[in-house]
Parts: sequence; C-alpha cells; structure tokens
Amino acid sequence: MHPIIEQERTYGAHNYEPLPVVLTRGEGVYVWDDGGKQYIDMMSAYSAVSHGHCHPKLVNVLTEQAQTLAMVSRAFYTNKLSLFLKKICEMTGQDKALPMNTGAEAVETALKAARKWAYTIKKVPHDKAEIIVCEGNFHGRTTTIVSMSSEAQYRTGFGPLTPGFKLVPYGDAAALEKAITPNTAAFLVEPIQGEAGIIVPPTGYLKKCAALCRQHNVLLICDEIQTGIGRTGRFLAAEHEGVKPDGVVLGKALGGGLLPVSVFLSRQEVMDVFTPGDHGSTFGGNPLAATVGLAALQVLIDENLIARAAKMGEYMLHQLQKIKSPLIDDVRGKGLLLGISINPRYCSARDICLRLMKEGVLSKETHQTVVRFAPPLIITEEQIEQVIAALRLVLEAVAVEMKIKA
Ligand code: IF1
Repeated sequence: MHPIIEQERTYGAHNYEPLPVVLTRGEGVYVWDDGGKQYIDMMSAYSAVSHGHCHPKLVNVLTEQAQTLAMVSRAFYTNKLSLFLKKICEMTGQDKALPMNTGAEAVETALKAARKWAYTIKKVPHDKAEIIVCEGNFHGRTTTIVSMSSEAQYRTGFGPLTPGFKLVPYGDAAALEKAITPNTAAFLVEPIQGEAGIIVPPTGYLKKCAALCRQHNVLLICDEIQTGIGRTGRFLAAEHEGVKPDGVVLGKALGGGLLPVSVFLSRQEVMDVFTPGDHGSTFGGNPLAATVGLAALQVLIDENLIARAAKMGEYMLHQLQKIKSPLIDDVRGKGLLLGISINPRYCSARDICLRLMKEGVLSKETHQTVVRFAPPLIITEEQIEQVIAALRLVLEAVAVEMKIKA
C-alpha cells in the first residue's frame, strides 16, 4: 500500500473511501499526483473549486489579506465584512446575509431562522414548528441535519435525532401541498439534488413550490450550496425557474476553492429574528474569508464563468448524450453539474471512476451508480473532448471485457 495512504489509514478516521491517488498540486482544471501524473479534475471538490485550482488572483487576495488582518472574531467590526455582505445580497436579491464557514453551518442557521420566524412572526405554537424536506436530500452532516435525511447510513447510530422534520418525495408539488400544516415554518430544498445523483426535478416544480409556500405563508429556502455560484449556468439554480426564494444558503465555491465560506441570506423580516447573542461562530465573517468571498464573486463576473457554465455544460451534456453504450442508463444535469447513470448490471460507477483515473480523469461516484461530472467552470471545449474520449475508451473496454454487444 502507498506509504501516504497507509499513514492516513493509521492516523485518520476511516470516514471516506478515496480513490487510490495521492494528489500534490492543482492548477486550473488540472491536478497532479505524487508520481507526476496529470489529471483533469471533474469533481472540483464537490463543486467547491468552480474557479479552478489555486486561482492566481484569488491566491493573491488571500495572501495579501492573510498578511494584513485575518481573524478578529465578530466582537469587533472590520473593513472587509460589509463589502462582502453587500455584494452577496445584491447578487441574490436578498436583504440580509449571515456569514458562516461550512455549508452545514449555514444550513443550521437557516433552520434556526425558519423556526424562530415561525414562532415570532407566524405565531406557530412553541416547539411545534415543522420543516419539510425532500426524500434524497443532502444538506450536511450535523446531527440535526442528518435527522432530516432519508439516507439510513447518514442517520444510523447518531440518535437521538432532532424532531420537527417531514419528508416528501422530490419533484412532487402536490405532495408538498399535502404535507403543509399551519405549523409549517419552511420548505428546504435543493433546486437540483446533488448527492442523490444529480436529480433534476420536472420543469416548473420549484415554481409550483414557491407558489404553494407563498399561499400558505411558508418560507421557501433553497439550498444552493452545490447548485449556486454559477454551477448550473445561472448565479442561482432557482433563477432557471424565475423563483426568488425567501431564503438562500450558499457555500463551497463561495470560498474560491481556497477556504470555507458560507452564508444564509433572507429578507429583512426573517433575518431580524436574530438578535445579538442568538447565533454566531468563531470564524464566521472573518476578514480573510470575506475578502476571498468577495473576490470569488468578482472573478465569477469578470471571467464570465456563469455563461461559460451554461455554454460548456450544454456542450458536455450533448457530447455525453451522443455516446451510445449499453452501460449508460441516463445522462442528466444542468450547466456543469452533470451525472452519468451506469447500469449496475454491468459495473459500478466506482469501477468507471477507477478506470477513468487511469485515463487521467478524476471523478467520484455517488450512490454506487452515478458518475458525477462537475469540473471547474473554466473548463474548455478541448478539455471536455479529452474527458469524453477517456469515457468512451473506458466504456468500450468494459463492454469488451463483459462481452456486451454495443
Ligand atoms: C460529504 C455529498 C456533495 C451539499 C449541499 C449542504 C452541504 C453539502 C447541497 C454541506 C455538502 C458535500 C459534503 C461531502 C460530500 C459532498 C456532497 F455527496 F455529500 F452530497 F457535494 F454532493 N448542502 N456536500 O452538497 O456543506 O458542510 O460539507 O460544507 O459530507 O461527504 P459542507
């Protein structure tokens, strides 16, 4: 076994099963392993590296701020936080933002805001607030968040779980309507489900949910931690449906692929439920994160990455749909958030990922059958063609080995 892998296995919890590759360097869409082999990164750290690895402008901004003022806590103001908050509010059309670090922390912030809004504004009886989420959801790994999960592995062994959540099928607005009660505080939903396997709901679904939430005075909160920041070809995926949610959660790429930056945004009436001391975080809103977050938004605009994601995503989806292989059950997604569903009769998505790795393409399976393609938004047509060629090679090799008639 590779000594680095062995050492990680010795001293690290075994909470992941990484592909057997040891990465040492990243630049743009490329990463290199410790043998000097180059890979096209089709994972971009679960969409956290949308700007490309070690983006020079972002690294400069990080370095400069790190040498100036990095951490003071929210006990004091800094000259950086308000600029970031103003920019992210302008870009989402929301009134106010509460800065955190990881996606899960921003989701927890959204849950607390929704519950307190239900009690103080909607007048839901004390401790009776309900939050509706979807089957197949992924919103993070805290014990409260996994209490909402429909995935047994994410919940098992971590009880007692947090009450107050209801599950409805994803993509079914009628099911949402049936689940709403006078105690419903919010409906928390991913515009496209990432972890569930890049599940795109029927057109009009989010719009119908928004209308139902408005009708029943329920907060529509979109978890755009994976789909936001241009990933699907719009700044927020909710924009594809012309929906402006009551609350938005952002993370991952907001940190420019360099450090954790997340935020919960909402309108004034909701955000004003928080009073000093209600909620917070040691690192949330630190000047280093705020500076990098602001620069990440600026680079997204300056390099036209949102339109690129739309154009390159359409191109990639079309190229994938042209591949005729019995191993492919389905190809789906939006922008540069794409998934290829592999027929489990022939092989696992992990097997495809291991073979792609040998061809210099790095990806990751989700739920055994889906290969996720979510590259940095800077990917070029030529690099996409290289990925498609590698995938064709791998699929053909498996078909030959399994004696499958193409
Ligand atoms: C893992 C998944 C992706 C997210 C959405 C909140 C969070 C995530 C829509 C929490 C995080 C990450 C977490 C990582 C794997 C990865 C993942 F497969 F688990 F679901 F991206 F699809 N909302 N997703 O996707 O943000 O606290 O991690 O910053 O936990 O294994 P976080």
